[in-house]
Amino acid sequence: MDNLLTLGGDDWQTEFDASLQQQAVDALENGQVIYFPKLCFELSDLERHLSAPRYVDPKRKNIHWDPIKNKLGGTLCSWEDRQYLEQLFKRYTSQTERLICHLLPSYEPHLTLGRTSLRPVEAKGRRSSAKKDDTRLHVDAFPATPMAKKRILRVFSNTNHEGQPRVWHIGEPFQQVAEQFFPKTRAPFLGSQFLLNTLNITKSPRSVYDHYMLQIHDKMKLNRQYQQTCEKMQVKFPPGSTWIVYTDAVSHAVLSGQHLMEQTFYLPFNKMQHIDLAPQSILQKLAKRELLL
Ligand SMILES: O=C(O)CCC(=O)C(=O)O
Ligand SMILES: [Fe+2]
Repeated sequence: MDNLLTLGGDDWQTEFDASLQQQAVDALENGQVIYFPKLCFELSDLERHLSAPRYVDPKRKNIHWDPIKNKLGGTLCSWEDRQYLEQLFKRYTSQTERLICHLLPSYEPHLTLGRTSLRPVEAKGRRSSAKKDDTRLHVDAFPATPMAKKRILRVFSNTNHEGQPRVWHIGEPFQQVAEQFFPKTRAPFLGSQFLLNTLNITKSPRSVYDHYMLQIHDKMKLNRQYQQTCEKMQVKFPPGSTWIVYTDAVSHAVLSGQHLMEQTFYLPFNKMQHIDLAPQSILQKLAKRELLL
């Protein structure tokens, strides 16, 4: 199966007919990336200026925005200039929300907003620890942010203005990833969920599902041989394009690219149309037990 479903649509108001909406849900839930080659997110000259790499806090790799708490982080911009960045983030959040609602109306009542990010730093050669290195293939799982029953659905837009594509690798389907890495994982020790939460290491209790997802994420990134030999496809997302993907199930890596916007949405996995394709369902089947209690 092709990894991409390419759709037309060159503005953020585009409406989609019912058969395209169905095709889009099927594609996403089956691990495809929905790709809009001409759906451009425009930045003004001032916004470009304020999102230059020199304004990114060197301790962070991205500038981020929490649309629920109205909170901006990761920038060294002056307090005065922050309002322009906030406007930029709000615009991206509302445009991506509209896109998702038009394309995936069955998700609309159940979606919640996650963070928004702006990524002005060149991804190639960016220094980070192996586990944080997104140039290695992985499925998304975050140590401090347990997902439990939620899926991670992300919208990305390449905002590079010098013609540079965002280059990704897309790896094998989640079923194959899980079959290889789940047997190498260990069960959590008794009381670890309680301990992590009490010590504020996690924002909410880490489910057993999250425990396994995190290990799969780490083991994928740390396995050099796997990174080199596994089946993958290179995709170049040009400037002015947008794509949507379930990053908790689609194995992905960013090889290069500078200037990107990203919006995260969460969907309870039982609101999917094909629940059996959720990583939660696939791991529970492999583990032969309930992982979400
Ligand atoms: O920055 C990118 O292009 C993708 C990085 C990544 O792995 C992610 O956002 O989940
Ligand atoms: Fe990722």
